[in-house]
Amino acid sequence: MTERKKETGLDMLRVGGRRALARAITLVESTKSADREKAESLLSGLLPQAGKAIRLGISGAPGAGKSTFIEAFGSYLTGQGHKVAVLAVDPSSRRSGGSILGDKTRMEKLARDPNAFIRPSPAGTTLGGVARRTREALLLVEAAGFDVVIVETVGVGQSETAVSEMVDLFVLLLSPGGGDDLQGIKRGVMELADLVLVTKADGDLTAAANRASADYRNALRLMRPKYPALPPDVRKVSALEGTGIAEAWNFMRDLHDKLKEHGYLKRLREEQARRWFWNEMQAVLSEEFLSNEKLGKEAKKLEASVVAGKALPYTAARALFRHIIAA
Ligand SMILES: Nc1nc2c(ncn2[C@@H]2O[C@H](COP(=O)(O)OP(=O)(O)O)[C@@H](O)[C@H]2O)c(=O)[nH]1
Ligand SMILES: [Mg+2]
Repeated sequence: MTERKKETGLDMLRVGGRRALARAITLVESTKSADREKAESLLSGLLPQAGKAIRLGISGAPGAGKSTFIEAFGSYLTGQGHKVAVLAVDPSSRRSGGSILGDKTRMEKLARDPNAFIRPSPAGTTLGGVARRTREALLLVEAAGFDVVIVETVGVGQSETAVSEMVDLFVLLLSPGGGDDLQGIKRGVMELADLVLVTKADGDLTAAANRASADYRNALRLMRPKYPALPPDVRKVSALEGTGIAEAWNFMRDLHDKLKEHGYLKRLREEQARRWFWNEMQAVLSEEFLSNEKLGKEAKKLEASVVAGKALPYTAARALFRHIIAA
């Protein structure tokens, strides 16, 4: 019985195409508890089918050229026979109504490509909420047979860290003279990168792209690499002219192969799963407790005394915990 149910979930995704996949992601994003139960059973059944894609994080400041690059890169990949899914982690999109959707004009070709799937960030959620659901959406697109998954994030705030914790390779896009000169980029974000792509390396921007590329290369040399034997690289691309796209992909694929060979990839994904579990544990605990009316009220009271400067946050948290175990 359960075996059949699992098969149905997989069949639905495999046969149902992008429509069925979109519906499954909507189910996963739903906050209704009945939907959550269905989502959980669907995801659990699909888990053995997931994990087979190359998971790429693509980040960069607004205007860096992410959408234009993903359009060119994604189309190149589907041309090579890959199936490409693009998911967004952008907590700010709850205001703009979905950054990727607003961007669909820049990803028109990819959006129409039957071998591509584009999904904006779930609306109305915090970064934590977006990251939770995006991780699950990632499993769904993998089970549906997409072999390259791109998780896009806007290069502001903490979303880079969240994304780096769910992908195999983190790619940072920087535009030449786009204001994100060396001083402007947070060192921590540079350190996450397995590959830096200097975008818009064409026309009038060619010289600036060359300079930026040399600067970033030097900057990376001064940082501690994630994998000493496999240091990050800097490459130039022009999505407009289609140059550097194949080279960027070759670098990513080769690095992915090497990470696999050296056992780094296995360890990385294990570590990510471990963190994901503990993040869920914290989220589930607070959701469960705060959905209890009495505890919710107590939490509000304690929160108010913290806000008023009357209680230390730690002390208030401990006090709430005592209520929880007494409940
Ligand atoms: N010259 C040139 N301009 C580009 C290229 N890629 C993007 N742009 C321009 O840079 C701007 C921002 O691009 P967009 O893809 O929307 O950036 P995003 O905000 O990071 O998604 C747009 O005006 C694009 O036309 C490129 O390869 N060459
Ligand atoms: Mg964009």
